[in-house]
Amino acid sequence: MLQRRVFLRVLQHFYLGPNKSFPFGTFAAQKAGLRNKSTGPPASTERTFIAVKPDGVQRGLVGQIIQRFERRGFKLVGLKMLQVSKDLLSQHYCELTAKPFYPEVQAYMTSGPVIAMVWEGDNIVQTSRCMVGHTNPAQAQSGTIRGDFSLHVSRNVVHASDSLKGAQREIQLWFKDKDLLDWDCCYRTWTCQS
Ligand code: IDP
Ligand code: MG
Repeated sequence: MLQRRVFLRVLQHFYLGPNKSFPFGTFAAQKAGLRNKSTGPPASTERTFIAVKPDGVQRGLVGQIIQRFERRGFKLVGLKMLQVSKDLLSQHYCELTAKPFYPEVQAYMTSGPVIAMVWEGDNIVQTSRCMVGHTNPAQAQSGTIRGDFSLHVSRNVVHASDSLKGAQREIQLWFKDKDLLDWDCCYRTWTCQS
């Protein structure tokens, strides 16, 4: 199956050029930006919820944060900008609402727009937590997002789900199914063995 797809892509590239596709089957679906429903994502593929927090938006870090996930090989399947309500935040951080610092977190997270995203890829929940770094930027390694862009736990620029179950819950909370796009990303064959 993979060999057939690669063969067809090579044919497409040489006969039609890089931006055109054969008007049938898989390629027609790809042209529409849609994944072939009969194949779907591989079983190892996960989705996670990532958000650029209000300090990241205010400081103009949105592009750099998105770039890190793109560069790693992950696929963006949903994105929106919103002002978070207290109600949404308390559902999102349901495990934190009883903590003494929650009022600070609430003031911070509702202080300006947030970029909410869903990213997809192999092992993305664990890998994105590594990319984001320790909750407290003072303990975050250089090279992680928090380690490179932040100093204090109260302004740590980015959120990433901490487990597969948490990711599923957060994605459902922030996005409707119809707002998540199932599309075929042409570089997958160059980042994964599928
Ligand atoms: P995480 O974001 O690394 O998953 P959590 O423990 O889930 O860390 O905490 C959620 C968010 O709450 C943190 O990212 C941070 O913004 C905030 N937070 C956590 N601990 C403190 C604190 O002690 N003071 C102020 N804010 C905190
Ligand atoms: Mg957390």
